[in-house]
Amino acid sequence: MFNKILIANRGEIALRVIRACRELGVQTVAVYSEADRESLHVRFADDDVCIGPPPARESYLRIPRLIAAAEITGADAIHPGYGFLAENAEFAETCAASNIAFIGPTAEQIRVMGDKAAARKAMADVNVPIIPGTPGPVEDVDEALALAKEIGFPVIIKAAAGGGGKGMRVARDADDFARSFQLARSEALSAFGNGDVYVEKFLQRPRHIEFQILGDTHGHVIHLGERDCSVQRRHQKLIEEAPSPAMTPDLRERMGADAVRGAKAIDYVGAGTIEMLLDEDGSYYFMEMNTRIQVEHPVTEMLTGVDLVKEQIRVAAGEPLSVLELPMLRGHVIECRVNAEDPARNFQPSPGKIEVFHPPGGAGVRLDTHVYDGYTVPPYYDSLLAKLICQGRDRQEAIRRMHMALESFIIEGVTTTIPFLARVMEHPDFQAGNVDTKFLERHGELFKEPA
Ligand code: MV4
Repeated sequence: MFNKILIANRGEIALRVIRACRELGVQTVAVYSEADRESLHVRFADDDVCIGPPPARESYLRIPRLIAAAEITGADAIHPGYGFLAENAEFAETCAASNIAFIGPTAEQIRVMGDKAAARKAMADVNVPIIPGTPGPVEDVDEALALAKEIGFPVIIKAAAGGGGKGMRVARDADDFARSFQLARSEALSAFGNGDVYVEKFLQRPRHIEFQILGDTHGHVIHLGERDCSVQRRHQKLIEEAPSPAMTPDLRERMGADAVRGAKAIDYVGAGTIEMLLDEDGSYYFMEMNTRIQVEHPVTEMLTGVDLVKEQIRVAAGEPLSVLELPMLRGHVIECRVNAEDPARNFQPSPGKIEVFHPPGGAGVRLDTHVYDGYTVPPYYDSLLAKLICQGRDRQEAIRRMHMALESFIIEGVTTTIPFLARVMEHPDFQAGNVDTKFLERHGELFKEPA
């Protein structure tokens, strides 16, 4: 096991990783920008290093400073959390070259899955269903149009270097295609420095279902069930839950086996997520793989009892997974992301000082947060304040507990998404499990306080 782990992140996930380290008896190093001097992760870590000014590109994204901080403090491993450098193959490589363990997959695994066209191909090679589309990137617009006609409209043009919704264009018909294709290519080139795009059939109302994967260096790869993340806005997940209301034991068996086979195909090591789209007709397809711990990992932790961050650390230290099959699922779990944003103003960020902070509690309630009374939310980073995770014996009990927890969660000083989330819990379509990726588009009324 490691002696000392540096956490190359901030906010709630930095605290989450520190807790896992404590339980494993491993020392911790916090890094922080000048805007995060008063953050809890700095206070809770055994050691801390300031790595630069507030903007992330001058602090949390500066690889040489993170390596130097690890060397100065004697850290033998780095946990990247999510975001920032978590899926940066160069960072994983630099860690390895500096004799510091990167707590995550290999640089090669990050690279393959970071190239969405390559990932598609790797999955297709082991018969994981992929969305009907071009076998690889296409350059020529006439060739692409011919392929789009074969696939059938509408189609979606995606950047190979994209992911998470960046660099995508939908083309409704052949007339629309040339323009969308050129736009997607030039957007991809300017956003990612890589203009490669591929074409897929566009699914109209899919559900977003992702499988939690764990792999170790002893050849074990397992899945820990799915999460349904269909409640999103502009590719930002707002609510996640497990099991998916659309899941059946048979479907879980088939999707889970495909997810595991896909991860095994690249000898995946660590925690990862296979994202799939589930179509209205029950067919499902691989979409992309995230090679990191995800924001919504506590949903799976509460449902299965497995500590995913501890597993990540164990596996990076060369130990085998402590769990080798899917445990009994414990009822139903829902997570709400509480952001310092104003839903009535297009989710505009609302940084500032938290004047009152009263967290919810009770049976089946977990709160992952770095916020405290008097904390100032800086304007430089994402606006996540807290993740509220509620478990119940069934979905209805989980929803009721979430609703109660949201109603008793008091944050004053900044505008938060709490009242909006409470309204979603009350919505008949949400209560019926009738959600797909267009749910919020259809229910814009949820963004405003009823008169
Ligand atoms: C799609 C799709 C429909 N058809 N691909 C969005 C995130 C990025 N990873 C891929 N995304 C989508 N890909 C095909 N062929 C619809 C989406 C999509 C979406 C997916 C999951 C959750 C929310 C979404 C919102 C809009 C579009």
